[in-house]
Amino acid sequence: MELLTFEQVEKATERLLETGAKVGADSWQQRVKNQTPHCKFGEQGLCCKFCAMGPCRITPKAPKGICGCDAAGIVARNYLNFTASGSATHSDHGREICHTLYQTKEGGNYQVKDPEKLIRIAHEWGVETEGKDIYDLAHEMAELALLEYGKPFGVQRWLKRAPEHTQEIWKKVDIEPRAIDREVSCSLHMTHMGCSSKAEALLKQSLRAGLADGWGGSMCGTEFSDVMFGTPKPVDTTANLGVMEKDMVNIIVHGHDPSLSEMIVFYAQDPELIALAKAEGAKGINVCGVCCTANEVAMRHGIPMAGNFLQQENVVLTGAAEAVVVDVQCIFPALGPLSKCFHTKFITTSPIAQMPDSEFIRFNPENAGENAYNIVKMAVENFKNRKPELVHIPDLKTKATVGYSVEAIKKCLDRVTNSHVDETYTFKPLVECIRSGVLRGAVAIVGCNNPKVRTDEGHIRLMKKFLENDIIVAVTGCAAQAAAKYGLMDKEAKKFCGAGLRRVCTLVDIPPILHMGSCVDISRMMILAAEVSKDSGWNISEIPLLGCAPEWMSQKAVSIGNYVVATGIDTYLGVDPYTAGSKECEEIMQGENGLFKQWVEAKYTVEHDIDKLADVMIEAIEAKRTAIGI
Ligand code: MSK
Repeated sequence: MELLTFEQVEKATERLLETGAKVGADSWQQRVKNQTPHCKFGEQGLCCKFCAMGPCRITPKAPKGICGCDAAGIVARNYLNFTASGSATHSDHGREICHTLYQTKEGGNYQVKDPEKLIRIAHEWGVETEGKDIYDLAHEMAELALLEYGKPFGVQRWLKRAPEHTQEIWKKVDIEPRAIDREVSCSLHMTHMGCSSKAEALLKQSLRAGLADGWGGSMCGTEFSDVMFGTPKPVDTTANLGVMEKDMVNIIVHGHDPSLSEMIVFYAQDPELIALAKAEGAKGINVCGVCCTANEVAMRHGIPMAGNFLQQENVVLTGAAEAVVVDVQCIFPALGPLSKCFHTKFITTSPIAQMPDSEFIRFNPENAGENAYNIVKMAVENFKNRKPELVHIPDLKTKATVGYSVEAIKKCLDRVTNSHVDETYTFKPLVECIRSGVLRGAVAIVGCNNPKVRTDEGHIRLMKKFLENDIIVAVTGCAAQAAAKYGLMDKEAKKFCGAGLRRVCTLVDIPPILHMGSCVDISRMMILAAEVSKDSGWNISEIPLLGCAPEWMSQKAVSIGNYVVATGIDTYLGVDPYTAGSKECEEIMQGENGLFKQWVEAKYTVEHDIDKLADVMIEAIEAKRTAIGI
């Protein structure tokens, strides 16, 4: 097999943009040109508009805002505000999942597909399960989970999953997240005019608000999605725009919340609707995913992944999308006007993400079945409106194996060592591979695309470099789709690995890049780090394990970065987090002996040059190995 090249993908995009030009469509490529160069104050985090005396901008001649806040205070306030938005967003996704869990019932729209996992979590939370109906238990757990968002006292229940050392750090530094909503609210309170202006305090709260996401809201989102929709297991799928089918009704699901996409996938298999599609002249119904929804439905059903963040307009530009159905987050408002240039129906479903030029069909657990049916039907009936002269689907399609939840990885490892005891599987085989040097370490590559980086180049170049160096890579979000699109999630991609990693992939029968899911599923990576720590005796910060987001762009990504760092994992960014305007903030967050390092044993590194980033990260992995004497 050969990997796809950037040139091949870019050529395909060019061709689609030609169609766009014919129908007068706008594109992100054009809008980037209109928006650059970016405002320097904004880029450096030096613009403050938290009150109406400003906006204030910091320059050498005007080193303080009207209230007297300095550059460090302004940069840190902006950073915390950014984090709070990300933490709120992921956590609210988790909250929706808990509400859906509360609505589960036998034979209903939503059911409990992994009762074992529900019972396991109930035991973890000290809830009696003996003799309880599984749906009564689901409702009880949903209520308890929802209380995590607003409980008046105590800290997040999930923190107990962390190794003791990590829990002690969180307690000592006073960053254990309390109620999830409280951490978001407290962050917004701190950034209000006339509250915190001390960078140290604001940035510490950023870690706490991040932890409320990763070890709070996101973990609720992931764990209870698994309970309702099934815990992912390895499954084969395909990726890139070529997964769209010329002769079929193409329905694109995009966003994050699987409560919507699961229903669309279900009704796309409805014999009545398939018959209708055939009557309309199509060969059938083809559901494809974009962004994290793609990850959700790929890892549970093998649904093909049409693309990641910066490919969302491309699916419409193929002229072959009958409907783009979205829920929340990462959806370009541009999709509405763009769809109007084609026959595509752009359907929004959540009051959280309402957009102009869309058809709004309110989706909730009570009407989910009926509305999903209607949406699929609407797409099917739209097939006849296609304009054949505008249809062009690029011939780009790769194979991928996805669905490596923590549970699935442990079971895969056990295939080789058969070391489980009483259905308890561990990461000991992985630890042994790292200890012996067969694997040098692991990197979690996560996050988005960003026009500041050539699309997917940050992800792919880093991944290739790590594989060559026997560093196993786990991915989520749009980084995951980048890997899949270019062919790196094909099991055959082991041929691009060093001898050690290649051997592991062969024995364990895995691809060298492990697909762990969507953005909220970075909580899976936290559980993995916690379990490796317990199975190895190394503190999390000692494990040759790094986090990386080479092309990140969203507030959620900053929240993620904060909880990954706060968990003790050094994190590398390819895009600046709007902090360059304050040396003090950069020192706290990135300094070798900065406060982040002192507090949580980990820090950020920002490096725009991808080759340098790879080198620095490989050196860091080797340094961690040396430090623990392996
Ligand atoms: S979808 S947050 S662009 S990874 Fe989760 Fe992709 Fe980033 Fe959205």
